[in-house]
Amino acid sequence: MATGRLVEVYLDLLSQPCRAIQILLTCNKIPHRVRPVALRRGEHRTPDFTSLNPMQKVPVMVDGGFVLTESDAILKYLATKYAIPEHWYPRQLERRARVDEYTAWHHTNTRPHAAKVFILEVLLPTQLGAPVDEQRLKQALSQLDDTLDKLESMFLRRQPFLCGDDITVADLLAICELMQPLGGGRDILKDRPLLQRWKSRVQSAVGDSFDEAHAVLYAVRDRRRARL
Ligand SMILES: N[C@@H](CCC(=O)N[C@@H](CS)C(=O)NCC(=O)O)C(=O)O
Repeated sequence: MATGRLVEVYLDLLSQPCRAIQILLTCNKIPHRVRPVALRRGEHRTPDFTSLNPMQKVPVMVDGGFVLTESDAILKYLATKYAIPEHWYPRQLERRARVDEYTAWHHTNTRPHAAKVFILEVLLPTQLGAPVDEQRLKQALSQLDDTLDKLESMFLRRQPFLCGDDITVADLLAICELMQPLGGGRDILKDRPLLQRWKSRVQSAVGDSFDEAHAVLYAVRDRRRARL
């Protein structure tokens, strides 16, 4: 049960898994405190942050003395601890197993494939001042296409959300990854009506928290656009 103390989350909203956590917290009005960690300034490599998470990665959650890393675990902890609608992480065994099925798949599919496009188009050129490696980008886009095909055919074929009739933490993890290439001006759902309809359903389910969490990403896109 929730106690009087506030749960703290260490986040950088340019990070996809951090946004998923931010959306769950804000759209469910879970009282919390955000501790911003600016990855671009290396704040995840400071001794203080390293003692919290030796992996030097965000997100991190601290609930009293309990420190938890890994977005998947944090989302499920929050959904289980707080009195939020049960659909976020269902208690019924098979429905819960469907969420776990997606989130296990997510970390070797949706996440690396969407993130790679952003890394190649935005991060590396910014950090190295080098042009985009078109060959690697082409390969990454093809891998991402394969993942998008699977999201459509395996997860969304007969149901409105990835794991059933209602939104779960799986949808948050997925949409936040699929939004990331937008930072480079690339809308990867443009020619994917099924995924676009799913995205609209996710947006309506979480309301303003969607755009609030993505404001930093939109700003990256807009700054790049202005430079072109
Ligand atoms: N599997 C972890 C991944 C966390 C992760 O890769 N975080 C990135 C930001 S999206 C990070 O902190 N990167 C900093 C670094 O690796 O130096 C999760 O889902 O929480």
